[in-house]
Amino acid sequence: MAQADLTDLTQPNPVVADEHQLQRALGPVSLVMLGIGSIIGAGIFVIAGTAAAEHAGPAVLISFIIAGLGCLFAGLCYAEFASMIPESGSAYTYAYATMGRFMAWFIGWNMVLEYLVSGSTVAVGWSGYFVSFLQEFGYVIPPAFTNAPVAGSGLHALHLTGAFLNLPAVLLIVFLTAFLVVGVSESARFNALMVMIKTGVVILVIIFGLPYVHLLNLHPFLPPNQGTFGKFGITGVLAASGLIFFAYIGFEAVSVAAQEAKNPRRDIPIGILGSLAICTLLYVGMAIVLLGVADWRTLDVPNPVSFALAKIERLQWLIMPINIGAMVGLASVVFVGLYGQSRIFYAMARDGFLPTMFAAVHDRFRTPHRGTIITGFFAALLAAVLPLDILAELVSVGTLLAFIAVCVGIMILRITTPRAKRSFRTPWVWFVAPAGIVFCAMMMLSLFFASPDTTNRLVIWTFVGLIIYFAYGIWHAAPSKWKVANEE
Ligand code: ALA
Repeated sequence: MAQADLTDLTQPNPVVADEHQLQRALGPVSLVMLGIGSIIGAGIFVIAGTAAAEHAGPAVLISFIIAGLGCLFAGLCYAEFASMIPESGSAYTYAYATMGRFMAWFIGWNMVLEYLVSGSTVAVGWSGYFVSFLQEFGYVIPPAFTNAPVAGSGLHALHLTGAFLNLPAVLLIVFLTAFLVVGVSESARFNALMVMIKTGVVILVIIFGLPYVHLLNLHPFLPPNQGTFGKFGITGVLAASGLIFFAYIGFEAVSVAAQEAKNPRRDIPIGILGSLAICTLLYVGMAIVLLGVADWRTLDVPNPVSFALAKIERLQWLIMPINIGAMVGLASVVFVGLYGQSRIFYAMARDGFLPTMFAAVHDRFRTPHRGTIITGFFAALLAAVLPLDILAELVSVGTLLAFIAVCVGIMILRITTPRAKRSFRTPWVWFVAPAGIVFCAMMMLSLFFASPDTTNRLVIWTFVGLIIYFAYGIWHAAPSKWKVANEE
């Protein structure tokens, strides 16, 4: 029987050969928790309301299903990759193994949007909840310290706001970065606590909200289109699916943890598909309650869930737990975003795309401490000063690109190495992978159509990435060391 291992794990890492390796501390439950920690956040607690009120009406339920299906197809491909290449880096590492150096950089660079920038974005959302939470108790932080100094919905509309920085968002990132530096086991325990709180709140909302659902609120289920793309009707459902996609982002963060999983080939697929399945069920339940207890036209508010349930006299006691659950939920998304980004930088530095300090592992904590601190620094900087609405849509577009790359990559591997050992095989791969590409491309296009500025921003982001690649990466990157053996 030939050696079944697909990746050359026996070779010392050229960059960190004399460093400690990351600690294998995560089992299947921790990995499912990591996925849920990363998934449930601003998407369901904030964006779902806007998507219903502005784009789809009650038919946002269909948008949830479209986005969920796209994620399921991509998730199945992620799971097969993770079972073959149990290494840090997720889609970046998979792209390097299958599509070469340039595509690896391109995908890795887009994943900065998926993790670091989304961490900053959600931290700013968290800050909003935190500030209003404190206000309920009579504590007011001056607005100059809770807002970004710059604002504006497009490059042409940038202006100064008079504020200094968003201090709560910065403090949250500093606090979470410190946790991540100290150790992955501690971080996993902390994450599990956050996940239990926010999942508990979601379950409470579903159980206590369902009896108050009025089917009349779901009429008309598909409000007619108002003449522009994305304003209700079928195109509204599509545009809403592009927005709702944000709510599902995060299950793939499980694959980032492959090098810290005890049994990655078995447990990473469990973590990806398990967290996706649990969150999809919770989302559908939560969306039915949200749309069923309030008029969808009123839901375009920063806190749609507590706003909707506040209308029910007998559920007033639930408002405070919902707000706490939302804050905890958003914090855990930021947490996994920072975690994922530091591991992707680790993998990219290991391959020579970035300076070696990103791959250095701390002697005692066994975490990539320098990369984690640098990640935290940039995330805090973005959250402190930038008008994040400019970058927020890029988070989804960058992630969709990574998903498409993974769906393409898995088909390439099926052709180039059909007999390689796969401890998880994507079922009906020749249907699932193309369907993943179609669904993700459809959501990307709907984002571009609904907000043309997104295209320009993606071009600028790609341009900056190319400059870094040609100034550094191309001169330093080693060939991919993932040799996928074509043997069972
Ligand atoms: N899925 C994450 C959220 O909803 C990014 O906040």
